[in-house]
Amino acid sequence: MKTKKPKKEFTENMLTPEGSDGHINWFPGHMNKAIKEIKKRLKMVDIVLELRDARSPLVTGNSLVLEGIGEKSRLILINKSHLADPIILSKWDKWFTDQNVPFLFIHDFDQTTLKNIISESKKIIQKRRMESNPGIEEKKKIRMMILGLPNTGKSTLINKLSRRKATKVADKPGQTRTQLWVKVDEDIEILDTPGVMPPKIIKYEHGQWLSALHAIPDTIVTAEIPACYLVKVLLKKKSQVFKELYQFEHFDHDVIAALDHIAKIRGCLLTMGQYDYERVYNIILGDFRSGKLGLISFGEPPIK
Ligand SMILES: Nc1nc2c(ncn2[C@@H]2O[C@H](COP(=O)(O)OP(=O)(O)OP(=O)(O)O)[C@@H](O)[C@H]2O)c(=O)[nH]1
Ligand SMILES: [Mg+2]
Repeated sequence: MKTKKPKKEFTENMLTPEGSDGHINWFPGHMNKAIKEIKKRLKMVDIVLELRDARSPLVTGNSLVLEGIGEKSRLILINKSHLADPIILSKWDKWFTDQNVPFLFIHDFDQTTLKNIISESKKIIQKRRMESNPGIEEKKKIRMMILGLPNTGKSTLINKLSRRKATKVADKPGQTRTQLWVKVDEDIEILDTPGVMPPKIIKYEHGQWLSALHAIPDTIVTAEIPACYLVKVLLKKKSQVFKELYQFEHFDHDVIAALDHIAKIRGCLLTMGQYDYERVYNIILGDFRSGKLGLISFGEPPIK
């Protein structure tokens, strides 16, 4: 079995892939093509629904894709809000309200959420039409485009809206590779698009957030990077959920000692008394991504 033992004391350096400038970049060819097609099709749609991850709603936006949007109506859907730290989420609520952009915090897309998304979208479209042409009747037929980073839940939302498996969903980034029009009802059509990353992630820590959130595949960064980052953050935060889930007695561990402890508790052992770190990383990432490690956010709204 393949495993990689962390060889040295955990440092920021250890999280810098050898030979790189320290930045995580993942921009496969299909994303380049997707951006060009998105820009072409923007003219055809009445509104853009932009999906973000509530655990880091600014870093999971993509300014490049939005560049072409200009005056296009837009509704920001901040998804997976049930997994975010509620105190930080309320700060984001205030921040987005102050930005004066339409947004909704959503998760899991129940019927009420779906109705809200449609009625909010119609309101935004009508407001824009009234501004440019007062007295105009409400537009019945609507075309929407869904945009966002990989794995934010775009295809899941489309399937829920259309009440069928119209487009493929997966628990991994980069599932959707081509655009697809889906009919929601007689009056609404929605375009699914492939998740697109910013071509350069400027801050290394943002790359760690995006890989922990699974917007970047573990195969690109290795599971070690987001897993060790999470352990570092949760030890520093003195997270009670982390302590209880992995039966720590205290927080006074470095990252490697904490990984060894989790390996012991979860029986991640190889022969000759070695720990199977690869399994430990996957356990930590699985627990974080499913919410078992508690409600966690990365970053806070910028201070004006
Ligand atoms: N827990 C939770 N999982 C969600 C939610 N929304 C989406 N997901 C999950 O997120 C994963 C990615 O969903 P997709 O709909 O394939 O994401 P996508 O944005 O289309 O991804 P790409 O096609 O790669 O760009 C799936 O495992 C979904 O079940 C949510 O609100 N809560
Ligand atoms: Mg998709």
